Amino acid sequence: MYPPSRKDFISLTLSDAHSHSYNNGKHRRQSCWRKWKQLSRLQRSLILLLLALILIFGLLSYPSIPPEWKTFSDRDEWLELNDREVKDDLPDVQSVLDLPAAKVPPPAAGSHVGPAVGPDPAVVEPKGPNIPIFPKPPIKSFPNKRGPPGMRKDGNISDTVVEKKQVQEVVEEEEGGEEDKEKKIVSWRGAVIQADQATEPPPSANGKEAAAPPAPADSADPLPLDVSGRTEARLEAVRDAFRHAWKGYKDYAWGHDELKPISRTFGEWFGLGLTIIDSLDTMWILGLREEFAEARDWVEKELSFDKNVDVNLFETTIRVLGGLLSTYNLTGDQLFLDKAKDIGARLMPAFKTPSKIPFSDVNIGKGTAHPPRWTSDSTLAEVTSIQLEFRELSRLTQDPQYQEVVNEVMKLVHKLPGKHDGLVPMFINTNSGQFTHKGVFTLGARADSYYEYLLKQWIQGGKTEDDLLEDYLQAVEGVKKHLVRQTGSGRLTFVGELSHTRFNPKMDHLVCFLPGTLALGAHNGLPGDHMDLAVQLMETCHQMYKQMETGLSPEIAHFNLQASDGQDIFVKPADRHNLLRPETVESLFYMYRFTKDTKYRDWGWDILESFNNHTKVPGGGYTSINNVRDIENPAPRDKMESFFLGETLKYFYLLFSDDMELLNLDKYVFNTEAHAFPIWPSPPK
Ligand code: DMJ
Repeated sequence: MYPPSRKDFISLTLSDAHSHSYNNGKHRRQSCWRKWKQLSRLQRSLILLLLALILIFGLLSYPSIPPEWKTFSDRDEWLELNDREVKDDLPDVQSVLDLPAAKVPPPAAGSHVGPAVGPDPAVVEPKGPNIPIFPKPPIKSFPNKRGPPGMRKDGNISDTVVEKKQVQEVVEEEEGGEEDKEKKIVSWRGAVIQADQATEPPPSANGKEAAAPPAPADSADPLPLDVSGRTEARLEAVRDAFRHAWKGYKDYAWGHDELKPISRTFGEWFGLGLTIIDSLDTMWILGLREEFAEARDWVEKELSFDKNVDVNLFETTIRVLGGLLSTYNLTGDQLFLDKAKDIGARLMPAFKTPSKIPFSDVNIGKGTAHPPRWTSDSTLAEVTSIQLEFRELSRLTQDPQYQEVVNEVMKLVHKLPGKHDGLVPMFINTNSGQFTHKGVFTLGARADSYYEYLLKQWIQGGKTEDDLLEDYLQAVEGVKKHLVRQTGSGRLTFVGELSHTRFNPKMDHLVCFLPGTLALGAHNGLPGDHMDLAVQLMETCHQMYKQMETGLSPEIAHFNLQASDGQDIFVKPADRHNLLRPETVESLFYMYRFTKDTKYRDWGWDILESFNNHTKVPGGGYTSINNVRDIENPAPRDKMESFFLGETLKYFYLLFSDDMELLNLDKYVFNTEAHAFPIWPSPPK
C-alpha cells in the first residue's frame, strides 16, 4: 500500500472536474475512495485536520468580507425574486435614486393665518394637587434601531443594508454622526427608503425657491444660523414627504379616496376623493400652491355629493366637512363653504332617530340613515366627535340647525347614567339613548375623541360652556384614578383599559392624542398636574416608537407592570402594524408649542426619518406596514390613509415651524382630523 503521488491526486481531481459521464464519475469516485483508504491513518488525520482548519478560518472571516464579494444567501435570492415579481407587475417602478429632483417649493410665507398677535410663551407650571407625581422615567435607548452600532461606526454594512443587486441600496457617508444617518437609502421589496434631501442645506432663495426661515415669533434675538438652517431643512423635508405622497396619489388614485401605493391603484371607501379634501388645508399651510390649485380645481369641477352612497357620519364629518370648513377659514374661498354646506345638509338625516343619538351611516344621495347592519348602537366617540364641525357650520352659515343637533347629543351624554368617574362606555343605543356594553373603559378606539372634544368644544365656544368643562375635568380625574399606571422597570406612565374592574395594561397608539390634549387644557388654565401627566405620557408615546426596530410605533402596546424582566413594552404579533397615524406627532406639536423644549422636535424628526426609511414607496406614496419589529421586511399593507396627508404631515410641519402665528393655539382649535377652526370671538347664542 502506498499513498497516491501528488501528480496522481491532481490528475484525479482535474479529470473529475471535467467528467460528465455517470459511469466515469462512479468509477472515479470508487478509485478515489480506494486511494483514500490506501492512506495511512496519520495521513488521513492530517488531511482532515487541514480541511477543518480551512473551514473554521472561512467561517470566522466571513463577516469581514466586503459585501460585493459575498454570494447571495437563500433569503437574499428570495428577496431579489420578490422584487423582480413586484417589478414585473409594475413595469414603471423606478429606483428612488432615479426620481427627478424634488420641485423647489413656493415660499411658505403666505401661509400665515390669523392676525399677528404675539404668542403666549407661557410654559405651564405644575399647579394642581391631585395626580400622583410619578418620577420621570429614565430614557431608555434602543441601540439596534439601524444595525449593530459597532458595525455602523466602522462603516461596515449594517443589518438594514443589503447589496445593490437586491434593489436594496445604501448611500452612506464615510464619516459618522447624526446628519449622516439621514443620507441612508435602504429599500425593500417595493417600499423604499429615500435619501433624505432635507438634511442638505435648503436651496438658495431666487424667487422660485424656498422662503427664508420664518423668524421665531417668540424671540427678539434671531436664532443662530445652524439652528434656523436646520429648521428650514426639516420644513423642507416635510414638504418633500408631502410631494412624494401627493405624486403617488395623483398618478395612481386621482379623484379616489385612497392610494394603494404598492399595487399602484386606489381604494374606494365613500367615493368622495377623501385624500384630496383631507389634504387641502395641509397644502395651504405648507405653501404648496401648485398642488393646492389642482386640488381646488378638482373640488370645483369634479366633487359631487349627489351620489347614492352610504357614508359614515363621523368619518365624513371629520375629514370632509372638517377639511372644507378649515380650508374656507384659511383661504376665504367661497367654493369651500358652499361644498361644506352641501355635505353638512346631506348628513343631517343621521340625527332623525328616536333618541336623537345619530345613526352611524347616511346615504347622502337618498337622504336616508341607518345603524350598522348588526346593531342599533352607535360608537360613543363617533357621536360625540362631530360637534366642532357642525357648530362651526352653524356659525358660518348663521343656520342654527347644525349646532342644535350636535349640542343635543352632548346634553344627553352629559346626564346619562353609566359613567365611571367621568369615564364613558364605548357604545350608545340609537333607540333608547342609553349606554350599552357598560363596564369597559378605554381612551383608545371608540372612546378617544369624546374626551378630546369635551375640551375642544369648551375652547371653541370661548370657555363658557360649563357642562363640557365639568365632564372633561371629571374624566381626567377618572383616567388618573382608574387607568394611569407605571411600568415596573422603566417607570413609563401609560393609560390602560378597564374591563369590569379588571385592569388591562394595554394602550392603543390612538391614546397618544392625550398628552397633546392635556397640555392644551393646562395651557387654557386647567390644573397644572394635567401638564405633568402630559409630559410623562409623551415620553411613553416616544418610547413606543424608539423601542421598535423600525423606529415606528405599533398600533397597540402592552406594558409590563413587573420590574423583574426589565422590559417595559411588549407587542403582540397581531398588533405590530403601523397605519401612518398622527397622534404622537400631534402631541409632540402641542408639547413643543407650550414648552419650547426642542427634544420634542427631535423626537418628531426621528419619526419622520423612520417613515421615510420604512414606509416610503418608490414612484410615489407611503404605505402602512404590518410589522414594525422587522427592519428587513416591515411588510407593506399597500394603503396610504388620507390622514397621513391631512394630519400626520401637517403636524410635522407645525412641530418644526418656528412661526408661532401659524395656527396660533390661542386662536385656533384643531378637530380630530387636524383641521383648524377659529376659536369663537363670542359665546354661541
Ligand atoms: C383619524 O381619522 C382621526 O385622528 C381620528 O380621530 C382617529 N383616527 C384617525 C387617525 O389615527
